[in-house]
Amino acid sequence: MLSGAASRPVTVAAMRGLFVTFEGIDRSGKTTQARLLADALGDRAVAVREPGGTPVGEQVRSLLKDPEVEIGAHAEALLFAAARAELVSRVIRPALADGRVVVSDRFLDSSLAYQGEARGLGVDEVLEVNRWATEGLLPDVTIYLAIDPAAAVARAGEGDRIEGEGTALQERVARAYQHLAEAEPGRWHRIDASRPPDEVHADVVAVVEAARAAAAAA
Ligand code: ATM
Repeated sequence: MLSGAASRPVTVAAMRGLFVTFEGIDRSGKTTQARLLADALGDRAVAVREPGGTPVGEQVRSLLKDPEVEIGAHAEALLFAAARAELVSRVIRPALADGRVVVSDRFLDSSLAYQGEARGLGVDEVLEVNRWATEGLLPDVTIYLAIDPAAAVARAGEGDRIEGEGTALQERVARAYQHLAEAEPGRWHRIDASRPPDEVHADVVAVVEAARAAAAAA
């Protein structure tokens, strides 16, 4: 299924730094779409994933995903923010300064949706911690891969600690994403992720091309 999705070239000549993030519930296809976009961008792209992308981030990722490790909601939020701080300062900011297109499989909005709203820590509180951790960096473009939680569960995939919490959590996360997208319509682009990967990819490319054109015209 994934290998059948052809990667389309993005027909832009020279993009300045652009920060594109993918968000969505578990099994919405973020990882596939982030990879297809990075492939289409070629050398201009720097692909990262959250949590991860740095030595500290990858270790934090293992800890956070381990079903054997119990973690309280506050510690969980802080661990995601710590991994993000490393990724931003060591990888994302340098790449943007170099004019690259950073394509991130999840970013700060995942913390707002999962920890802030779905876990009930408060979106504003989690945002404040993350503003500090990232020194205020926000994506230029956030692509929300929208899919019904029941349809996502039916897709094949391995469960980790958070995924193992089931459909109720994913439903709260989906509602949280919807709220976040409605609050910032200029940055968020909702794409129907229930369709085949190549159709979703075509929409992703259109969004990124439009963002590039807008940035060039600004
Ligand atoms: P991936 O499955 O996209 O690799 O993300 C790992 C898990 O971490 C995912 N679990 N589920 N479902 C979402 C979760 N997560 C958060 O809860 N907060 C965050 O800030 C991030 C980046 C991920």
